Amino acid sequence: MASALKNLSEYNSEKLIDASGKRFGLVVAEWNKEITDSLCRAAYDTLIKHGALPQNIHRNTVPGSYELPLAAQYLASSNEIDAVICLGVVIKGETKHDDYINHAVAQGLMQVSLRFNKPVIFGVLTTNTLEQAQARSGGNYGNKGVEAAVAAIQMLSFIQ
Ligand code: DLZ
Repeated sequence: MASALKNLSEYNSEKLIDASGKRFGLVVAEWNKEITDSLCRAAYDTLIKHGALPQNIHRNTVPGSYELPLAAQYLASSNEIDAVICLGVVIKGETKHDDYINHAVAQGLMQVSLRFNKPVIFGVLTTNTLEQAQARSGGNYGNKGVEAAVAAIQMLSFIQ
């Protein structure tokens, strides 16, 4: 396993691998759909920009972020998928739902990643307000979808 990893000192995050031979699963939560659609478009475009082929990008939707880990597990367990990118938006409200969802999703995605030895990317915005989520999904603070796609390619670059 260790020998399969590139020496980290050789690793340069500016130089992403050509992703043309890689297969990606995108999982997109439908809560706050306007925002998750924007994350998804940005992730998709970023994968394409780095060489991924449209037919190798498989988009799936789930009802809410809480469902991301199970869908990620379906995809990560498949020999047809090299990396999974999970996208969602959890906005703080009057109750503690955001805490429960965020922790469950973060832990669930990490477990799937380690179990299947594949990148499973946490592309979930965990904000206090809708405005903060908008700013991070194509507004003043960039787009988390881009970051998530880049993270997937970076991880594949030293696993390959
Ligand atoms: C129930 C719920 C709430 C209150 N808020 C969000 C949210 O901000 N973002 C999100 O992605 N999902 C939310 N959900 C839905 C849960 O993730 C989940 O889909 C349901 O609890 C069903 O398991």
